[in-house]
Amino acid sequence: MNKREIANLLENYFPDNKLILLSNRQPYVHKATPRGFVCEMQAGGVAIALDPVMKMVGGTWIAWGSGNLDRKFVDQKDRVKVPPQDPKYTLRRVWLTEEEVENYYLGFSNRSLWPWAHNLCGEVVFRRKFWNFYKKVNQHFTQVALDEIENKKSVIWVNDYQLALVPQQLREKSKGQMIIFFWHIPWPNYDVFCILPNRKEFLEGLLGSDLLGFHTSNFCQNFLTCVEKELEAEVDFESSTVRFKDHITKVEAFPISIDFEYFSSLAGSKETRAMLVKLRNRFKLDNTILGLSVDRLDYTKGIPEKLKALELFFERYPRYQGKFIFVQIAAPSRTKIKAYRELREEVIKLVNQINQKYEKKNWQPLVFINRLVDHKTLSVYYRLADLAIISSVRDGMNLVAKEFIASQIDQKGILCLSEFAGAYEEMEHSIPLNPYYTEGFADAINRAIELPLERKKERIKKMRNYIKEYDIYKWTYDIFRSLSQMLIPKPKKDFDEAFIPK
Ligand code: GDG
Repeated sequence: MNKREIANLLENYFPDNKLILLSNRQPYVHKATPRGFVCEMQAGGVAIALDPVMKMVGGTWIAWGSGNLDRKFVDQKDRVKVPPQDPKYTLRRVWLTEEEVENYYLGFSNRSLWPWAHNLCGEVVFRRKFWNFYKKVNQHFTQVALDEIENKKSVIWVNDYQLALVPQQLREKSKGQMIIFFWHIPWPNYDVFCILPNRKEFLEGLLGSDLLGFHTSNFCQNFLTCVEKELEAEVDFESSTVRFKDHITKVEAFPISIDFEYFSSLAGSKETRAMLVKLRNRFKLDNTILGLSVDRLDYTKGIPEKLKALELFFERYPRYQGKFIFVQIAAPSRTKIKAYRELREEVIKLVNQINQKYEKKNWQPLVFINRLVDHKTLSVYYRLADLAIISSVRDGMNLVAKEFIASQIDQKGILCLSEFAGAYEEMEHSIPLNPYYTEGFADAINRAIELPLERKKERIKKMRNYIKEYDIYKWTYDIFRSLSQMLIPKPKKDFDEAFIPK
């Protein structure tokens, strides 16, 4: 996607508008480490996906200042220019108290909404205190956004499930702003939706936006059905719009993507090539196949399910014992939540168990890297892997699938992808897997490995071409284009004509 086209679109339709982006997670964190202070990006799809967008468009990104040195690097208005080495936009940090983090973030966001949206009802915890803090912190973000707007016309782009009430709060306090909301995780079906105690208020919060984006049309349909059944709103499935209290929200699918050129050229860089040799030697890859997974250590990513499938794979296909190594990179995530600590223990136990069972002289089947790995190293693994496994039990999109494909410049690898990841809708040339069905999963790994090289090349080439076209810039363009279409004057009375079709 040509970045100039996005700039033109913005200049034509939103010439005097300031772009304000909100998310819970910030793109850059300042923190103290034993090596001194660092400013780093964390593992997490939203920040990683939106940073290139903000670098291109400019504006202000409002997010929680979660790093232990974040306060030291901001000005009096809590702002800092980022990225630090080549500033392109402003990061405005929002401060949260310990009690707010406990209840809004670890509580309602990550113990209520996260498992709820991923259909994992057994993990869900609802507490009134979580909800009250959620509302309070959303209000706090809204206030900071209003402060940034300074009564100017703005496009406000709110991100993800932690900030669902912000669109409505903003609309009540400031008229005439264009509000986009992007929901980055799955939206559950109506039966699961109904377990959310404050579900009406929650929906009303989101319906404050003008444009509401999800990754897939399935999530859009789920959302529209929930609104239709829950609120006294006019829902038009054909135009995918909702009229609620005289405000119209367009609901649309925009499958998120990655910066293809960045990942592709990083994989081909001199530095990557030098590191490739080292890793090749370390894993003795001349006669060994390398399997790879990169995940936040999260129970939605299906890591134990994958390990069990790998155990069965070695049992069913013993010819791969001594010939296949699997590397699991698992960046620590939400470690203050018990379910995440328990998951880590379960994963370590399984890895040890499988390694003990199959280990031979000079060969260990599984390598578990439980830390945040820098992007350059990640790129080397992506390029080197013969097989990437994405085994999410449920996932909004899954960017790792796309990063792996973009980094496969030698076009020799293959992607095994869960049918329950949003990415599955687009990656039709991957090998599908069902993480709940261990035998089928083990067979899918075998099928992927045994696919002739020519067939692998054909598949990966098609997927590379697709992601090259539908990259993160095309995603951004599509969102702004959809928003711009709403600016075309529309007849007030006739709801059916309210939106100009694409
Ligand atoms: C949500 C949705 C949706 C991982 N480990 C390391 C590392 N990562 C990076 C990956 C990738 C990102 O983190 C993870 O992306 P996912 O898409 O798997 O996402 P979630 O964090 O669950 O994000 C998801 C996404 O939002 C975007 O809408 O796709 O469905 O759940 O970029 O590369 N990065 C580094 N070291 C690591 O060890 N540097």
